[in-house]
Amino acid sequence: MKVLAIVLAGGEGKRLMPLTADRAKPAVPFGGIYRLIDFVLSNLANAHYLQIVVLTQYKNHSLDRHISRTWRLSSMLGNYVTPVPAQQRLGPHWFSGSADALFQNLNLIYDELPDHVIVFGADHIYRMDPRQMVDQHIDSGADVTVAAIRQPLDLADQFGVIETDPTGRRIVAFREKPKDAVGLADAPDQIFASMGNYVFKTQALIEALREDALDPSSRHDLGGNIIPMFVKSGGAEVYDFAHNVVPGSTDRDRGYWRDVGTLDAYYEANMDLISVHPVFNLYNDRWPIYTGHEPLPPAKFVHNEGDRIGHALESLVSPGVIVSGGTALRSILSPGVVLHSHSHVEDSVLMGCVKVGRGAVIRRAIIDKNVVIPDGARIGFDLDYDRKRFAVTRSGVVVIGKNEIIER
Ligand code: ADQ
Repeated sequence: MKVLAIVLAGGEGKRLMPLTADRAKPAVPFGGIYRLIDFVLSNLANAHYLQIVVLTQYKNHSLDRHISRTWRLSSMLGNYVTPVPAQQRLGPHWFSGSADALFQNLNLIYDELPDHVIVFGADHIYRMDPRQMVDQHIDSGADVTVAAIRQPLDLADQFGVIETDPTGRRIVAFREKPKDAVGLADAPDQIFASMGNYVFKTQALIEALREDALDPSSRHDLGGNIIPMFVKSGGAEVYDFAHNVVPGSTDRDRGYWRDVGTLDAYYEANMDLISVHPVFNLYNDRWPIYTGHEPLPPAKFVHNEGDRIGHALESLVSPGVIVSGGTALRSILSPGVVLHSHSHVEDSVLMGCVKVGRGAVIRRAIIDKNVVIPDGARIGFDLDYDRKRFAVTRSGVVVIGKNEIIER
């Protein structure tokens, strides 16, 4: 059975601004050494789906660089992860929606002639063995199988909401981001949400994309247009993510899935990594999350001026970090971060090469790459002041964009 995987990585990620000011959402760094796209690619690679096309679009430079440096599979065995940027082949406009992105790249499907096509999003933090979903898809004979997970009812307008027949398998309604969703019969405060991961019969996908391309009223969106077409024809089934068992997973991290579409969700998902018993376990070597970064020396903790010991507690500390007389608490320090003497960082995510000056204090912040925090600066203490100079999320996390210049 031949399977081609297509990863949709063209999302703009407006709600993650300023982190997406000059990078595509799937290229946003996560958990110190990863990028968001590493999670879906690791799930596919661990399942031995090794013919992978990544459709990129918006500000794709760092994403392309990350994929071509990190995700080089052995082409000798016909394996590949290929980034394919948006083209302007079929008219003057770029992709208008995820279905249009697929339509414009149908040639990639014709080249491979797979029996089934996996189409997965690139914006989520999770472990999943996609073979179990593909097996169900093949057994049921469905035209499309949509992965789904229970989510709180009040988030319904961020997801494709699925209703099934009494067997719980056949999809009878699929509404993209409805404002008036109702809860499930057995859990009125929950909905069944599409994870944006699909498996299609190749021929059924091709026909649906062609039909959709001819419809001038369509937004050419997989969730908004294509999946409802399959629901209408009776060929759409649901795959319940709760049944997915990943080798090496624990009771605690089984079923973990985070849509990191907003800055608060992104912050919380990072914080999920740092507790003593993290909800998402990075240490599962039977289902590793692959990534790549510069060859850097090990992290280093040093005294400074003999009066303060540099240390980090309940934190993730990446290679190349130097904690020189500063302290980090419940934080993520990405490669190349430097904390100078008497600085203190807590409940924060510091991305690559952030420098924290002498005596600076930082609380509940996300600080993007290369930002230099001046000596004595205070961030996250006076939110009214911080709001004047930076983005501050609804829950009060201060977010400082790449290359921003900070005054004390
Ligand atoms: P959204 O994430 O809001 O909802 P969308 O913006 O289309 O939908 O993004 C889906 C995926 O496609 C993302 O990985 C994005 O990066 C990518 N993408 C979007 N447009 C693209 C394009 N033109 N080219 C390439 N890639 C593109 C979707 C589903 C919902 C589901 C949620 C789950 O539509 O039904 O509930 O995902 O998070």
